[in-house]
Amino acid sequence: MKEISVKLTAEGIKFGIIVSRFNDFLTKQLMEGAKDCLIRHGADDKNITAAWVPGANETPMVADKMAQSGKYDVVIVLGAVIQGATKHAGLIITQVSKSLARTSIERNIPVINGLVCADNLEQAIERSGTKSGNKGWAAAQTAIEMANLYKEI
Ligand code: INI
Repeated sequence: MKEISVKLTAEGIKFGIIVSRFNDFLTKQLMEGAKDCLIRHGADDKNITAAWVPGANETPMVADKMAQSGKYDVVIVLGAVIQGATKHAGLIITQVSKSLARTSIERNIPVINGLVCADNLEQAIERSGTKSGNKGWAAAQTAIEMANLYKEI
């Protein structure tokens, strides 16, 4: 039996990051966490490209554009979607998640969904670098593993 289990090294990997400006007091923390993770795993700063977009709704278009460019080994999407009085946030989460998964499969490149999806502000803060960790850091770690796995397969 052959098992594939890759190393968590970011050396030589090209990362495209899309980060939403909506709720940027949170998404800046996600971005910092992601960058910290990539650099600490050996990524070269020159191999990290980050594009800011207005909100989570706009992330799939830019993710698709980055994925089709051939310039990146993996794409990471960061954002914070917080439920409000309307169903708007729920629709964003469903639609965006489906679109990102479709891009990933159709373009044959890992697209990592690093959206914080929270019921309220407190939950979102907890996941953006406080008591429940940093979703940006976790998404970056997943990206490193997936990029290496795609190379290996
Ligand atoms: N965008 C977010 O990134 N997070 C949210 O919580 C959010 N809510 O709840 O409205 C949000 N809305 C903006 C949306 O992503 C688009 O930028 C906007 O609709 C323009 O298309």
